[in-house]
Amino acid sequence: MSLPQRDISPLAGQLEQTLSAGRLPSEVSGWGSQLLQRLRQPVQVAVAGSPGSGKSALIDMLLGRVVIGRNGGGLLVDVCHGAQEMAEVETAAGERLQIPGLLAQMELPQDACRVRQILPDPRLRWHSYRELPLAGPLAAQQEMLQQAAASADIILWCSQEFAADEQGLWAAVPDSTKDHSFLVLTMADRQVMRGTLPALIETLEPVAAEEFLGVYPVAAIQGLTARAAEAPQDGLWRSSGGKQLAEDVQRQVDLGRASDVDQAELLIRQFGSTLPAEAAAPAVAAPVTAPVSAIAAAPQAASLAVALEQLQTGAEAMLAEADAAGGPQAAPVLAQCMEMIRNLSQSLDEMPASAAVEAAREAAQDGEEMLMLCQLEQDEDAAVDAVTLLIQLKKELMEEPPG
Ligand SMILES: Nc1nc2c(ncn2[C@@H]2O[C@H](COP(=O)(O)OP(=O)(O)OP(=O)(O)O)[C@@H](O)[C@H]2O)c(=O)[nH]1
Ligand SMILES: [Mg+2]
Repeated sequence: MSLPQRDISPLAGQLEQTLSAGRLPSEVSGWGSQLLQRLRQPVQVAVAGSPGSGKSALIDMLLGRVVIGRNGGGLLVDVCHGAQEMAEVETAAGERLQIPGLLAQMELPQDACRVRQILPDPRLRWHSYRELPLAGPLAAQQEMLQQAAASADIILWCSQEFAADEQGLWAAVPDSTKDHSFLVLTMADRQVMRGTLPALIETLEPVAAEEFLGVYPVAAIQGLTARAAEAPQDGLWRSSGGKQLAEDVQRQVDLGRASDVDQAELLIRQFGSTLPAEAAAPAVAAPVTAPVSAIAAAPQAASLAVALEQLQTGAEAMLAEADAAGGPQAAPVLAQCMEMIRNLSQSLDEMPASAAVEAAREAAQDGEEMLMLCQLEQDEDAAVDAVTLLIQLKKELMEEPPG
């Protein structure tokens, strides 16, 4: 996906202008400010787990080089974008030191308690990493995890077996975070050697299906070796499990960004002046005209094109209505979203069977199920989620039109 490469600062600037000009009604200004904050900072990927669970090795693998190494064990480490390769170190005495180079190679003060490693790696503009060690009394670990869940967009939970005590800790994480998190079975090479990996995955898969996006066995040392080699070793990168994890994390980063961009565009279109040209072109203008007419060229698909158009225009109309009614009314917005998605399902049911139609039906059905969940909440957030979901669904179907 090309989205991460896209410069979204004009869009953020436009949203900021809309906010500071006081154009957003009070009911949505909180949403707008949060959105602006998210657009202005990289997606945060937290790598959490107990001491020695393989967090640093995993981050180094994802970065493709030894940045943390074995240094800074037990410390909270952020890896972020910046011009110079250096670390900012906080000590227990309250000092802040700047040390040039990489954490893996530097001597840390004995009372270091927090490190911010800065790297001129352009990928870190879009997502940063945080190593989050979970140790000490259970209550302290729970507290740290709650805080992490509040600030992180994605959590990679590192564990060799995700035993009952860890499952208990994870259970308290909000579902909204679980929906963007991965269970990483670290040091998978050792499990492979012992022949215990298949049974472990089989045991954990039902838990992971409920609690995470999935279970990912990863041999980080091998993964890093594959990436750091002079000639890239694709086979080893794949078999280490690193490739799959890296791609799926990237996908989550992209999806999160796409959803924020969609919401910002909706707000600006509704309440701001004009969209910045670059933002409007790829994400909004193009799909509405070109692919719809392409689908409509096939007569049996005409009703689908209409349904897809309705998803977009309906979503925008809902925001307008919400504004006129003096604030978003969750119940009517949700009911309308539900009706639109049912219309879409109906159009798909009327189309001749094909793999693409079947995939679209499944997507619509998933959407319907998620909307049911949104309805349980019946608040402003749920209404926003529902509208975002419709737009996302429309985009997905536009990218791979059925029929
Ligand atoms: N065989 C094998 N060893 C690994 C792997 N990942 C990490 N290790 C080793 O396990 C030990 C702990 O790994 P770290 O990455 O430092 O673990 P951590 O969770 O960052 O540890 P703390 O920061 O001290 O909590 C190190 O000796 C690593 O070399 C792996 O995939 N395979
Ligand atoms: Mg570590």
